Amino acid sequence: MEKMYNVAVVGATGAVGTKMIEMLEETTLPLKNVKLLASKRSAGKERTFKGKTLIIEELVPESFEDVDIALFSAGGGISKQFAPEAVKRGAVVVDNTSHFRMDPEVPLVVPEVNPQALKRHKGIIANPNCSTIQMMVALEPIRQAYGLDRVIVSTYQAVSGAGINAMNELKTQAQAYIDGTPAEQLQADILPCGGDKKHYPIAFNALPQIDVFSDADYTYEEWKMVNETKKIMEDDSIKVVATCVRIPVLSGHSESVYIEVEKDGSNVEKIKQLIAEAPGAVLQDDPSQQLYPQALTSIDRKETFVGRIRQDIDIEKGYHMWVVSDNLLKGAAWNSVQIAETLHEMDLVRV
Ligand code: NAP
Ligand code: 3JN
Repeated sequence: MEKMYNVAVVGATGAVGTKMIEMLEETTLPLKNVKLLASKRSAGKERTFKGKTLIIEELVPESFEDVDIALFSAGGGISKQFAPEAVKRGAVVVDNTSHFRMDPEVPLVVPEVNPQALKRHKGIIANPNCSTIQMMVALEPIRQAYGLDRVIVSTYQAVSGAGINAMNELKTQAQAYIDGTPAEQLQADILPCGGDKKHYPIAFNALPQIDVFSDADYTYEEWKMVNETKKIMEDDSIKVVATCVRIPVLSGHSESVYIEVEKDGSNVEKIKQLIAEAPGAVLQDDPSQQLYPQALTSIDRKETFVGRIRQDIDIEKGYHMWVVSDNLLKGAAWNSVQIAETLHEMDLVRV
């Protein structure tokens, strides 16, 4: 008989959790039961799932009795405290937070890139940062063919990456500015980063800070892209550097990615062909038709869109490209559910 799974969503009321529920509504994973977990504040609220009403429950350790797969997206502190509780009770955890990502015992997985890493899971699998995931989908086929010497990426990140409150902050500020409130009087409480001292308006602005500042004046978001790329590609020698910027877009992260490949023999046409054939990637690249990836058209799509592929003007093995994906889907909810589907296909869920 086919295995059927009890799946829990931790953080079910959040920007990511809401999308996880949508992804579970259309998953190929055989589902027995879905349990929605959030804080005490949300307990008792209702949510429909495939036409049925589900009641949100308060997250407690006992929530994981009988759960086979637990998808976490309620922040690193919650994952730290509750992921081991879920594993103790026999669940496999797919964690969307950064808490376990760099733990050598925990696979960090983009299913199109390194599904084999799932084989060594010990109960917890980490979902990479959204900005890293879409870059991996675009770069892995090129790395496979020509090797990767260096990556220089600048991101243009949507506010939904910072949660529901940040999305509301953008909408409120945009309306207030249009209604005549001067920029210096716009109310800013969340962005660039909830955990930092100062807040700036995001409406009609661009903020070169995502997460708090860390070593060498790079932000944590920038370090996540550096460290996670090396872990996923299992190569510490790749040179990676990132500049992460928040822009007033609701959903869909865009990235300007510059790479230098290692081997001889590449050209723009071959790079385009690799992207066109890559799992999870869609080539959108025809300057004559003004065809290129855009944040707006990436929304609600699971793929990563790649275009504007050009050879560098001075560096023979250097290429530029524009990489766009729905940060809440491939960057978070879909990648997590896809990991769960892959675990099932590889018979790695212990039921
Ligand atoms: P959000 O919109 O602010 O939602 C937060 C969720 O966490 C809500 O469901 C909230 O429930 C729940 N929560 C908060 N405190 C809780 C508690 N004590 N017990 C149980 N649940 C609690 O945030 P989001 O954008 O969905 O992001 C959530 C987390 O996902 C982030 O902190 C981050 O770690 C991760 N994330 C990862 C990526 C990625 O790049 N892969 C992208 C975005 C986010 P209530 O509604 O009841 O408060
Ligand atoms: O800001 C974005 O676009 C992505 C944000 C991701 C995020 C937000 C809060 C906490 C993370 C993450 O996944 O890296 C975390 C975290 O550190 O868990």
